[in-house]
Amino acid sequence: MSAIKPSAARVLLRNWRGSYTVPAGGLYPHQWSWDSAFIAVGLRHLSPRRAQLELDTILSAQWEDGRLPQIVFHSGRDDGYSPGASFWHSEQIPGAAPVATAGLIQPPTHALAALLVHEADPAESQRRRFLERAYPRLVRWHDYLRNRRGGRGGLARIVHPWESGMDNSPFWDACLQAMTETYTALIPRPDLLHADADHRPSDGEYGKYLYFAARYRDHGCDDADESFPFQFEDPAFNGLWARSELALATIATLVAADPLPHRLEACRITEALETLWSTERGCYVARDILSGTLQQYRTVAGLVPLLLPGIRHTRELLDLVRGPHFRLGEVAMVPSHDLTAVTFDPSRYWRGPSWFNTAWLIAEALYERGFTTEAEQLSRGMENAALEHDFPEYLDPHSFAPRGTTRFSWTAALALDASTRIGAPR
Ligand code: 2M8
Repeated sequence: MSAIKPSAARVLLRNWRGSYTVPAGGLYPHQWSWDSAFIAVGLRHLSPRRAQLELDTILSAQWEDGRLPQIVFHSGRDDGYSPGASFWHSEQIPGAAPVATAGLIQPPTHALAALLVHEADPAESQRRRFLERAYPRLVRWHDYLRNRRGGRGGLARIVHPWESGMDNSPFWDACLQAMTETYTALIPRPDLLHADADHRPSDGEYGKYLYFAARYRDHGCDDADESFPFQFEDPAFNGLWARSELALATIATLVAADPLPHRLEACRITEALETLWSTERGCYVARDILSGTLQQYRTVAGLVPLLLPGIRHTRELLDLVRGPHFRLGEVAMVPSHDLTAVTFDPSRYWRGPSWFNTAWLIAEALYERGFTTEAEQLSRGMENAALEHDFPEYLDPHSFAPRGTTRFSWTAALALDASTRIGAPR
């Protein structure tokens, strides 16, 4: 860990804003929900206390209905990001957090991160009653997913591509292409001041993103709009929810609460995930709830259920990640999309490039399943790429060239965490 620690610490310090970390100063100048969870996983190696504060801060932006918002605008201003606080006007939405936030959500990685942060220094965590504070909030967050986003099939639905964290994944193509509506006002793209247009979603996609976001906002973000045009069950979102329920079971034991409901919930979600299995593609895929169709693409989201001990298709997923579609060990980390697909693009955001957060999740799954050599190789790949390219947001899987922005917080945090796993006793 020694090689990466000082430079990862520099990135995380540069992006620290006193009680939370921004993903990257220019491109993402606010606090993002699942970023904070990943960042806390790395911060725990630098300061367990700061890692706790990172999570405390995102958890204190919880809405009355239990949701953890996608973005917290602590300054109350847009600060060059769109759509920002002035788009959402969350202060006008009943039950929103006292601080300005977006109305959407992101994948539920927080319980998983809270447990890892606690484990970094259990005595300090106990002294500050970190888990006692976090547990009831995490329970309400998961209750929101079940009660407000849960469908008959038992999975939670997302209502915006941004909620998947994988904004322009090919899973959403058919839905977006079939839509005639788009945002009619000017579509601001301040992101293009900080990253190459070829690495980001297109203007066409942004028009649809803003249309969905405005419609959700104008309906009071109340989740009661049954004909909402974007409703998907995503394998990574739901896989992370189940995995976080398992973490919540352990946290419950540590705070003298009952772990059983969380274990049962994890089993229930894991079982429901099997409805997203695609025999055709040999992985889990997303379902468009309105059309009832499975989106037949191999993406890294479909590999994330490997984190769950109870899935029925472990062998197939391992074969897939090692085979020609993802080429584990031969290309940079784990590509976000099938290397052989016509929709694969090595540079454009979530349509091909390799990301550090998904590499970290797949490495975790490989460690847990006893594939230590491959997991360590992946961890080493993360560390080397992070160091070599000044902590890039993502990489071209073939050329290993950096893409997006640099000095990216979860890259620093997770590459640092990955470096601690190499050669660690198990
Ligand atoms: C990206 O998404 C935001 C919208 O949430 C954007 O493009 O403006 C995604 O990579 C997402 O997963 C990430 O949380 C966010 C901040 O790093 O950036």
